Amino acid sequence: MSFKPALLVIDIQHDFLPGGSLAVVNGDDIIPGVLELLDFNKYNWKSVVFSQDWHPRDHTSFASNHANVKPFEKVSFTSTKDPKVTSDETVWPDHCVQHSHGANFPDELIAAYKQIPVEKTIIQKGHLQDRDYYSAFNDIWDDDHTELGPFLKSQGITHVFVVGLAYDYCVKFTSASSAKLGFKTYVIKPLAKAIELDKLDQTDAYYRDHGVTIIESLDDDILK
Ligand code: VGL
Ligand code: ZN
Repeated sequence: MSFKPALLVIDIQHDFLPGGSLAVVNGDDIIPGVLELLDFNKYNWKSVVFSQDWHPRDHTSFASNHANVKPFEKVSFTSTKDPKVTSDETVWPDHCVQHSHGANFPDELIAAYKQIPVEKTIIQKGHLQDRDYYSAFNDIWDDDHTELGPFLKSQGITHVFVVGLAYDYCVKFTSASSAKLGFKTYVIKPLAKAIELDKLDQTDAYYRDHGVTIIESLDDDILK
């Protein structure tokens, strides 16, 4: 079987790191390990993707854009395309506003990205004002699709490895979409940190139920 692996680096942006507006606890701990994965003397990715949460200032996922709602509470959303589709979604502190410092990647990741010697792309998501996106492939209603799926298909990717922030949101939903699209999908758990630390068992079960393999490291039998 052919083996054309892609690495997806999800939302390692200042706002999700210590000091950021939606900081994931110990989020910065994963950066050295991610930089190691980007070392092409060690790993031979066919392609690499960075995703970037990229919201307009008036984005509906910000608690500040709803009356009397605090961050981390739930708000009921109705799909613009199909009013029968509703869901309760968490709203957040303002984060990853387009062109803000918080939306940017740390310098060492930008430097590593520039050195990547294979096909690479940055996928922005969260840009449509009226809906959230957790997956880097699509919005929560699977209505708007980013260029990520076509990019991976055009590269002939067979296997997808996912790392980044947050393990229980964007990494999780990106991994599930990847598996659904037919890529053999792995999440490298030590290189992903969660927002909700009390729900890790449920989060792991979600990965398994959606066809994603949780791994602790990239060992040789996977990389064959
Ligand atoms: C994320 C919450 C809101 C993530 C993005 O990248 O996991 N979480 N926006
Ligand atoms: Zn967001």
